[in-house]
Order: sequence, then C-alpha cells, then structure tokens
Amino acid sequence: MLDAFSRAVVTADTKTACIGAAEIAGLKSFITEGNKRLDAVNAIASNASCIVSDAVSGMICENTGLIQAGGNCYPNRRMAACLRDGEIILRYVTYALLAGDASVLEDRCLNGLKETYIALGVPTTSTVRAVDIMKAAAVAFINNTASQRKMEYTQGDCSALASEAAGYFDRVGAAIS
Ligand SMILES: CCC1=C(C)/C(=C/C2=NC(=C\c3[nH]c(/C=C4\NC(=O)[C@H](C)[C@H]4CC)c(C)c3CCC(=O)O)/C(CCC(=O)O)=C2C)NC1=O
Repeated sequence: MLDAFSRAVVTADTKTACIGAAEIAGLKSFITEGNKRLDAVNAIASNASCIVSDAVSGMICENTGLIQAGGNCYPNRRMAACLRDGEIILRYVTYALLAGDASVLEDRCLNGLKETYIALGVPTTSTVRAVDIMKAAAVAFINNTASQRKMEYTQGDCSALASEAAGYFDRVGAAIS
C-alpha cells in the first residue's frame, strides 16, 4: 500500500532519479491542502451508513427484481452481504482519499473482486449503479452541497478533492465491469 509520499519515492526510484521539483510541488500542495483532505474524508466517513443504505435502496428501487426470489439481494442473507459490500467499498475509498493514492483500494478491496462476483452471480451492473450513487452522494458531502445535511466546515473549494474521490469510485466500476 502506498500514499502520496511513498508513491513519489517509488516513482523516482524506478527512474533512478532524485525527487524532482514537480514531485516536491505536488507534495507541498498535498500538505498545505491537508486539512481539506481530512474534512473530505470525514465528510464521507461520518455519513457512511447514510450513503451506503441510500445507494443500495436506490439500486433496488430501480430494479426490484433484486429482492424477489432469484434476485441477488434475496433472501436477507444476500441483502446483508450487499449492504456489507457497499460499506467495504466506501471504507476503502475513504482510505484511498486519506492516502492520496488508490493502491490500498486496488490491492485490498478490488483485487479479485470481479472474479468473486462472477463466481457468486452478483450482478456487476447493479453493483456499479450502487457505487455510482455512492459517488454522487460522496461528491455532494465533500462539496457540502447535500441539501439535507450540511457539515460545519470552514468555507473553501474542495472540488479537486471531490473529483479525486470520484476517480476512486470510477476505479471500482472499472475493476468489476
Ligand atoms: C476486503 C474486501 C472484500 C470485498 C470487497 C468482499 C466482497 C465479497 N462479497 C461477497 C458476497 C456477496 N456480495 C453481494 C453483493 C450484492 N448483491 C447484489 O445484488 C448487489 C448488486 C450487491 C450489493 C451492492 C452479495 C448478495 C453476496 C452474497 C452472494 C451469495 O452468497 O450468493 C463475497 C463472498 C463471501 C461472502 O458472502 O461474504 C465477498 C468475498 N469481501 C471482502 O473481504
């Protein structure tokens, strides 16, 4: 697992180079924008159960066959497994956002997930739909535009962190599609 700093080291080492000015500048902004990053992580983490349950119920509303006999969220055991998977995925996205690097998400969550889902008959299009709803919610919480739940933050522009987070959700979709 890497973070923004260890990533800079590994990347420089593969080129047998010292850490360059561009890398230093990138890390400098990682540090100066660090409080925003922590707020963004907190925005997702402290609303995690809301984000997951809303996404899974939205996915089911759009495809009610999932909770009928033969559907992959039926019976309750599978419903619970699906909610748990939503929580796992969201948790690893917050880790990646904290680290500023996708490797923890890729290595510990997404590696082999597509094969697991194929083997168990978990419908990946539905999973991608739930992940997309989580993405929209997470972006809204980071930008503090979720109308029903405003966070108490210093005002500032978190759009770069929102798009970074969106990119991690997109990696989930790409890994299981
Ligand atoms: C650390 C990372 C990690 C991940 C990611 C993980 C995923 C994971 N999800 C599983 C199952 C499952 N995952 C789902 C998920 C869904 N079904 C749907 O219809 C929806 C589309 C979707 C929810 C959005 C379901 C229903 C099962 C149980 C399938 C079955 O047993 O038939 C399983 C099989 C074992 C089990 O049932 O617990 C694994 C390993 N486990 C891990 O340890």
